[in-house]
Amino acid sequence: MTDHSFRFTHAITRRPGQTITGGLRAVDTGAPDLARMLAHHADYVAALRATGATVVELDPLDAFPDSVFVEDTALCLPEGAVVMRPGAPSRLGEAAEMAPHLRALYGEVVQIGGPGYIEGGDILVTGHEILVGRSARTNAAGIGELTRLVAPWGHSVREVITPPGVLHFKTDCSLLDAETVLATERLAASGCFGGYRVIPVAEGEEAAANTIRFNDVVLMPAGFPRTAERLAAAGYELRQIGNSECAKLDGGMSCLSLRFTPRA
Ligand code: CIR
Repeated sequence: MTDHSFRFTHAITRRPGQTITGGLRAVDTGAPDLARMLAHHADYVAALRATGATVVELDPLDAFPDSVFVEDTALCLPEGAVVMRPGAPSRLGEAAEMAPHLRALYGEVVQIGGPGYIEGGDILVTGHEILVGRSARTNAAGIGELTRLVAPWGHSVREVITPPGVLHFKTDCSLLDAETVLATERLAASGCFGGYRVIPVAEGEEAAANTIRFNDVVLMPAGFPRTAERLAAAGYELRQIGNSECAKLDGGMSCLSLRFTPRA
């Protein structure tokens, strides 16, 4: 028995390229260092592969500075993949770049056609539903179109709200297992996780909320010892990965991969 929300046979990643310094960011805290980001990225890919998964590593896409953050281009479900329509104009073309790679692996690939927009970072797939946070990148029309596209596959979508000033819904939360989430206090306080077990990140460690459960491990950003302690105490096996450079572009563990088990 596998659980589609955290057990996967495949992942897709894309190496960052020279233009990464032009990536979007809410606050400029300095240019990301490409060499250091590449080293962190290699550690991340190795951690995914160590679980036994096949990782398809795509080449840098210099026309799109943020294209290392592949999560925003698609939603991958067991039945098929949905190509997103990113709300950031500079990222719109990234989705079309991802589509052929998904078609090579999946029997069914559908697409958000618009006019709404939606990014993968706002989507949390849990054991029994898909939560989508409305944000500056994801609007009601995009969520509505996603809802219609995944209904024939038996998935239900629940619209929730990404806290104001937060980039994506999953900037502030992650799935740890089918019914457990890691979340910031500010997001948990919105009440969107009724029925789930919530493990709060430690105070002052809000940037630790974006992790991924991938097979038997939880990949989390390095540098958040009190949250790491909580997760270890709850029984999760942790891999801590450097994230200093992606963090300068508001990116984290989930943004760096698409995780899925394709159906032919
Ligand atoms: C952006 O602003 O779109 C990128 N600099 C960061 C995207 C992070 N992606 C994610 O959280 N899924």
